[in-house]
Amino acid sequence: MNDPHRPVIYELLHVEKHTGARLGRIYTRHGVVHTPMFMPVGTQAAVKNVSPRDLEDINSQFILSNTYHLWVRPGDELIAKAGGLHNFMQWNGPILTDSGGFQVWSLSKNNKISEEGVDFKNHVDGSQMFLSPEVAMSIQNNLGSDIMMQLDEAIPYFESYDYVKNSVERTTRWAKRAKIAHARADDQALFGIIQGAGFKDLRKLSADGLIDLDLPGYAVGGLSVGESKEEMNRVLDFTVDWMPADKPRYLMGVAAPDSLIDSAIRGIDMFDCVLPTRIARNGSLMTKHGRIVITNGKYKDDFSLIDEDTEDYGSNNFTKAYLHHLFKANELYGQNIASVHNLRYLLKLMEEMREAIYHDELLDFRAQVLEDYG
Ligand code: PRF
Repeated sequence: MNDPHRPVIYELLHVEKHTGARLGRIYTRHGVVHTPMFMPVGTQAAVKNVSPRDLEDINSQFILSNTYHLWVRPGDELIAKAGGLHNFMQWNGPILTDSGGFQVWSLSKNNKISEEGVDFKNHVDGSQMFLSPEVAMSIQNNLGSDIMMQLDEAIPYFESYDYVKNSVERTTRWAKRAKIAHARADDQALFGIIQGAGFKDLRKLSADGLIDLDLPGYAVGGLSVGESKEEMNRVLDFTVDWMPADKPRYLMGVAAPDSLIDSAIRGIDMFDCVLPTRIARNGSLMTKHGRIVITNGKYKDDFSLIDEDTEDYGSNNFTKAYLHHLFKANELYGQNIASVHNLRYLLKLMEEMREAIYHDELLDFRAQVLEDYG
């Protein structure tokens, strides 16, 4: 499926019989991907401790990178000069870039938000910067990502109704400005981000305003930010129903195995999160039987393979005792083994989930994963 004017096309293949889970494909300028899918995060044009060749080996279909970080360093113009982000980092699969909205709030200091955009001091050299919907688009146009996110305001979950309403309305106005500022609509897809915290009518207001803009895809933002899992599911239950069925649906910042399944059940197609690579750096491994911490003394002389169920190179070649030693001795190779392992664990979970959707057995699959993972 190729259309010179549509950079991203979603094809729905099957809806699971007992749930709302969707098996589908997304066609991009850098290849076709199968959904539901998980995207490893490469914040600064690298997935931490993982090479593009590793990513290919473990069947990663997509990666995510960050507007905010690449703008601060090395600068989007330098990346444009390198031929765009794909060329710069030598990843030839599709790339999604987040807009910077979320990172400005979590990383920078002295944020000041106005109708125009966000004023802040960056976290690298403290210099004053200004991010607006237009600036976020111009940076992402320079990066050349396949999917770009609109600048949104990522708010704490438990803000007042009035604050959230104002914020949602502004985020919708920002989406309009982003669409107007988009210079490469033929080869980069702009996604809108539905906000509204836990307020049903504000989520609806947000969804309606963004859907009016007829964007090529939509994300649900502002979840997995400290609210309970039940609360996230409650919001997804109504929000996903309003999202267009012929476009990809992306839940931002989620990677817990049970949440991936529960959100896919509600009709989500795309996920990302730093969790697998972040916890890997502390020696936490995601396995079929739950998380293990490889630095634990009990692994000192455990000569069983790291994980027989997850077929990445490290897990099937090295022993737990070896990886334990690498972490204890601060040998950096250990971080590669653990990071690749956790990513493969999640990518495999998604592969199995797609298989379960195809066979209309997703609820059985969910029960099995929850029982095993604990
Ligand atoms: N907005 C943006 N990026 C995000 C989020 C959001 O709400 C989240 C929330 N889980 C993660 N990443 N722009």
